[in-house]
Amino acid sequence: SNTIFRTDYQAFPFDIPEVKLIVELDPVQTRITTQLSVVRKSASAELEALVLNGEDLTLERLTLNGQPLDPSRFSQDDARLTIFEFPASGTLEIVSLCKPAANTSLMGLYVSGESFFTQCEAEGFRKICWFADRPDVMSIYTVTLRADKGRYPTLLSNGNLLSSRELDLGRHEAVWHDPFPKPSYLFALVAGVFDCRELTMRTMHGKEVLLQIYSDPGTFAQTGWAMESLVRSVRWDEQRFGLELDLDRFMIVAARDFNMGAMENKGLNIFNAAYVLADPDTATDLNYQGIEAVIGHEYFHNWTGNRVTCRDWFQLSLKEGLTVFRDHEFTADMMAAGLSAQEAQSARATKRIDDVVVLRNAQFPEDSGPMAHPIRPESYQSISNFYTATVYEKGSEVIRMLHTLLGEQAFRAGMDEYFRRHDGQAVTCDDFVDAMEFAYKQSKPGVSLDVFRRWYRQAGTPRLTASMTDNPTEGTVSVTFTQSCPPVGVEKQHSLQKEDFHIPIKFGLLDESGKAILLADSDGIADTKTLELTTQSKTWTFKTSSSGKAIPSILRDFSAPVIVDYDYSDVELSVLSAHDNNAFTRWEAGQELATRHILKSAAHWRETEQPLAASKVLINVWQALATDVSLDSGYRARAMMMPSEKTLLERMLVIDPVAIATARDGLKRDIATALSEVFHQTYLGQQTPSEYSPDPISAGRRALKNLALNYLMVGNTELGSLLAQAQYANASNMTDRLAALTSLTHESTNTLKQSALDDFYQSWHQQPLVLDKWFSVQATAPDATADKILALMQHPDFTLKNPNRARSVIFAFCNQNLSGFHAPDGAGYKFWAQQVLTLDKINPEIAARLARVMDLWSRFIPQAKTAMQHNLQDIASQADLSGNTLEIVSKALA
Ligand code: DPP
Ligand code: ZN
Repeated sequence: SNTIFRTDYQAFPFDIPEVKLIVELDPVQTRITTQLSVVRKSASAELEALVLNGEDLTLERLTLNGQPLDPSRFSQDDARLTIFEFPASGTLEIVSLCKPAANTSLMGLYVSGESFFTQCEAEGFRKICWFADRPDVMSIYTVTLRADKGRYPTLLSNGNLLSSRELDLGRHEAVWHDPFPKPSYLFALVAGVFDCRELTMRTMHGKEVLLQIYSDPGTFAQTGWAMESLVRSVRWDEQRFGLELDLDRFMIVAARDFNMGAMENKGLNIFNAAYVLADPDTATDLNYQGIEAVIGHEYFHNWTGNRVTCRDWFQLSLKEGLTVFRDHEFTADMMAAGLSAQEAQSARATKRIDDVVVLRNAQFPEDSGPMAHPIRPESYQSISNFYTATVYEKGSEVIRMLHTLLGEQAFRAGMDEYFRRHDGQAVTCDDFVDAMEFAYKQSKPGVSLDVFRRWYRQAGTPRLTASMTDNPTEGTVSVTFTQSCPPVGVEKQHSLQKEDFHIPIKFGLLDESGKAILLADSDGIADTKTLELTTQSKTWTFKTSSSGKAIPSILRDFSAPVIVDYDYSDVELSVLSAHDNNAFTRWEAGQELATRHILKSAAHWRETEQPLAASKVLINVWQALATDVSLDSGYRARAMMMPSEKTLLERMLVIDPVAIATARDGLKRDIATALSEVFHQTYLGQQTPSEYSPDPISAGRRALKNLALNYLMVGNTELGSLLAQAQYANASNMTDRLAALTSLTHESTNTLKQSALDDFYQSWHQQPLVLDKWFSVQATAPDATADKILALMQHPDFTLKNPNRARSVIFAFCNQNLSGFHAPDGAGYKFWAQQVLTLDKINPEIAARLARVMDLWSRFIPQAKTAMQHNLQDIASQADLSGNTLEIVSKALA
């Protein structure tokens, strides 16, 4: 197969210190002259061939030191250009053609709307021109762009603008120079007509820098929040990490057609428009939060990713895990800014909860399925399939554990050491851990990260079992933690002997009334202890301030990406939910109580076709959360949510999606009915001023209000519908409008539903990002079927070519509509297979993402499992499948 292994890494035999590109932009056929200065590395063999990558290119001319190369001196196939016996040094000039308008993969140079954009990470540069397209080859780029001035007045590339001038025939030229050596995956160019918002600011050392945000004509008013977010990002990296913007100019451009969220190209970030454009009328609180987070993320890459980059793609988490950790901390700091200490703790917990929900929804299932891989994978076929929740989200959790072990100060010292050692280099995850370990040892002699490093090479979610013993006569409590993590994914085939992980466990105890019990050991007295489990099992004994049965609070702040097994009683969970002084584990307790009920109810439904009624204990917990006004609204909204469908599926040994959907709906209905008056009061109590502000307090109030509205629609449909209709009609912002529309269309009768949807379409269809929401609401409706989705895709505004639109319908249906997608007739699975195959011809990266929907097929109930398997086999049997999709389906079927 085409598998590439981490341990096969070899350095590139040449340096390419300088790259000069001349790009003659034309949508049909763009001509690029690539001039490379090439120097053989002293250690390389004298007769070494120079091998360059290239895809879908036409070679026009090839010269070495000004002389055309004789055809006997080189060879070319559909992926490589090989120049035999390359001299010790030389200037290679290649003239080649590519076809931007025909490029629907959105990798390399492509056209979106009327404009040109590029996407090079991971291996898109080779679709632009021949080059050593790997992250450890770093060059200084000078880029000359030429294009028709009327159609493409704005011409951008990385770095600084050196010059611009008019050419004849209505064309013009701009020359850009990036003074920082960079790998090809950070190259970018943009050409087109744009609105531009700009401002200048001074960095921490007084340097004046120009910040610019480019977006479609007519969208200037929607880029204000993005600019504010960018300024806050610049300031935060200075204050928290001492890292300054190193360029004179930092640009962001919004693209309508984009595979990912955004891309950190040096000095010229290109963003999915969904993470740039916002105003109160078109964007929700979640959109505002997402924009701030992604702008932060890409900006922070300028140091963690660009100044220090990856040696090879197996090291992807070096930059992604670390940068996700940084953007999570940025958001948490922004949410806590200006609040009292107690409010700040709750705001940070809210962010932590959101991040853990993402991890459990996306990464835990990945880590138990056929694509399971360590945060630093050992092998891949297509690197674009490894931009995963494991590399990103679990990678970030691994960094967070380092932060927990080292503490803020030593962690910062480790970051400083990392930059001191590696600025300007392409390095490995080991290099990062070495720098951290150096700082750790300086702060605490005798410590080591030897065991900790296993997080980088072993996959799977460790399971932590806890057991407690009280010794009332001695006034002590003992807790024993035991870990296990059987092989997953490819680990199984290699019968890998797995070793124990280094797991930091933040731990506390409550007495039966919910009061914190102080724990004393040789380190002192505290109500939270960070226990470090580095072996299979270990027991800790504490002197405690109380006798009686203690309730453990395990994994406070979610201190490690593991699953906790402890045999709580429902009453113990309700005590934790009401009293735990750690906001994360307090949230966890209520969610766990609901999860246990749903799992039991699902099993009961399978036997009797009846879900189980919710217990009094559970209803009381929800009531207590709804009425505890000492808790901030955003936190309460998260505490009173139903556990997500994905986390519930993951908890079933044999997955029965319809049983889970039914049991979950049943619990929601029980709570909604029992507490409808409470929800009505909650709804009325959470009004916000009509002047919209995306701040976390206001957003939290809207989240709680809209959650209450949704419960009310279920528990008292008549009243709920009236309130939802009124809210829809009077909403002063998209958050409230969309929440009302969603509740109306998902929980009410057909007539209400259709008129709200029609009105929404009429009002907003000219805004593509709002139209995506309109499509999504329908794709996630409980009564959606594969047939209805196919009909929706006949809408004139639907297109498969725009990834956001494809996601808003197809991905929304397959990923977020449990009962619709898993309809027992198998129509959802057949629909899925058709869409994967159609998309595979248009955009293999997006197709491969969709293919992952079936990851867990072998764990489903027999009837679903067989249907899923047949559809996977259908795809796998297609002759001309892309390498991306082939890797996913063949691993799923292996
Ligand atoms: N979209 C990716 C990210 O910023 C590319 N590196 O994480
Ligand atoms: Zn990133």
